[in-house]
Amino acid sequence: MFCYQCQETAGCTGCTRAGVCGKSARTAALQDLLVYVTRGLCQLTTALRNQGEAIIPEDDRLVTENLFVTITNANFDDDALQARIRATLERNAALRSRLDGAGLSAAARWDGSGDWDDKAQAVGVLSTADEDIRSLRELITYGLKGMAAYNHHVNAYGKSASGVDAFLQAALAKTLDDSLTAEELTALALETGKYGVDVMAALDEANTSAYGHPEVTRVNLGVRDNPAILVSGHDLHDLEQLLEQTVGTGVDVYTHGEMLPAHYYPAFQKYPNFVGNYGNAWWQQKEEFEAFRGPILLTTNCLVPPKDSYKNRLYTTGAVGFPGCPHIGADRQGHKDFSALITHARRCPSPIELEQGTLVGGFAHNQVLALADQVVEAVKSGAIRKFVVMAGCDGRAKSRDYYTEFAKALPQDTVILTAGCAKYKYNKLELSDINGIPRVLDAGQCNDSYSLAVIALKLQEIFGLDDINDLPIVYNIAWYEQKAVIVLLALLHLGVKNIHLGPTLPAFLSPNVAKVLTDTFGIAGIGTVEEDLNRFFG
Ligand code: FS2
Ligand code: SF4
Repeated sequence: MFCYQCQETAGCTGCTRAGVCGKSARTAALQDLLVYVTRGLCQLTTALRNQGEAIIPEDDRLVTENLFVTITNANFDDDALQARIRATLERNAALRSRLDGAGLSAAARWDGSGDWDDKAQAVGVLSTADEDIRSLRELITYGLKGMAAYNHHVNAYGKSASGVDAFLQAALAKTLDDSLTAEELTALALETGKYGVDVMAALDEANTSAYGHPEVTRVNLGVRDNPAILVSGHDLHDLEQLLEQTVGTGVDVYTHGEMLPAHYYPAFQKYPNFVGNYGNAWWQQKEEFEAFRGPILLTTNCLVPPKDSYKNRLYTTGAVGFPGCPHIGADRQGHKDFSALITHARRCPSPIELEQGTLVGGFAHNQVLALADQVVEAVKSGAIRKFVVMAGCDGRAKSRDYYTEFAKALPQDTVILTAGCAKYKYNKLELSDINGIPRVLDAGQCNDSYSLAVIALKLQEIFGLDDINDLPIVYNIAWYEQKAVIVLLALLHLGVKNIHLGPTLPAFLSPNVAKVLTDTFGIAGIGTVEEDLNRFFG
């Protein structure tokens, strides 16, 4: 196997025997094959679109789901991966029959014959010999995986983001095209960022029209003495169904990890059994899921291979899968039956309390813009010197303690803007406020990084600036998996420069590709807390 798609890749170069994430070589091979046949499917759908033919929504969904399941920490279930490869091969055969076959790649033509392990070896990341072309193809592919994850959430509402499916498929098909130069692939990576903005905007619209705009909310961190279900991941639509089915049953619901921002939505606050947030970011789930004592629903990544002590309480849905853990599917209308979890919860003791108190969040764009006068006044008076965007992901690496220390050491006249699970590195520190404005403004999940862009664009307008980079905002972003890649490409598309990315730069950036990003956009890594404070604040 060879996988270097996430920040925790072995030795900062690549996982070759097993994934640091827990992915086996066999699972990695099946994921490589799934990406390969999906590239083929995308070439076929794109060729048909170019002929003016319609693509059925089921094929759009198949591409989206196939990419989503290959994101870090989403799916470890080899049977589920094989079923997806077979389903995709079937669609590829059906679509091939509608084309004359000229110019089709081996990926689009493969019929599933031969040894799959050998095939996986031949089509994985290292099958592209030139390291710069490989780097750009993977940068695009990982951006598209992130785009697919957000597209999946849009689709859950029965909606689709204009042009996103067609672009996603055309772009993935181009990663098969040996005639494209490094310059053309670089341009494609940046265009991917444009559609990243579009898909996040569509998701923002879908979430807020369904559940209202996030508002300032105090989220309970303690527990009650009832049986309960813990829901993790990013899928608000799943959460809604779970809350509907649990209300009045005597079973409470808590959020974990990236589901915390669900509490900020008015529509979810009406459920009396929606108690609070339990624990921290994804990587602490082994201890926290054990202590929870009730059933756990994983709606998206990030799943850590479970310990036996709670594996029988773990349920997956959507793109997530783990062998031996029940998977809750949707019916044709998208309805999911969570009664097994509710019955299971009733047999379990209530959660062990991990902490008490509350957390404040809900500073998505609508809420921040409602406070715009207060914020602008604080900037004009000098009470706020700078905003520091510290969005992104959290992770296991000890080096991520940097973000806690950096947040603690920030000057008192700075405000952190955050989204994603990176927030857990500092959201429980006592960082006070500036004239009533908290010094950590949490917009929501990683996809709500879009909110931070909306806020920046609005401030640019209010202050009458020509360039978004003239705002008093610095970017010190933590990344882990491929959704962070689409967020990064989206920010680059919006013209944001001088983003610092840590705790390490992606292993999939070759020295030449990294140099292009540095020279063109000022992208850089991080230093020590002291060095970076000097760099940002002089
Ligand atoms: Fe965190 Fe994991 Fe949100 Fe990433 S829960 S690192 O997938 O998507 O951010
Ligand atoms: Fe390694 Fe990350 Fe790939 Fe897992 S997803 S195999 S940790 S690079």
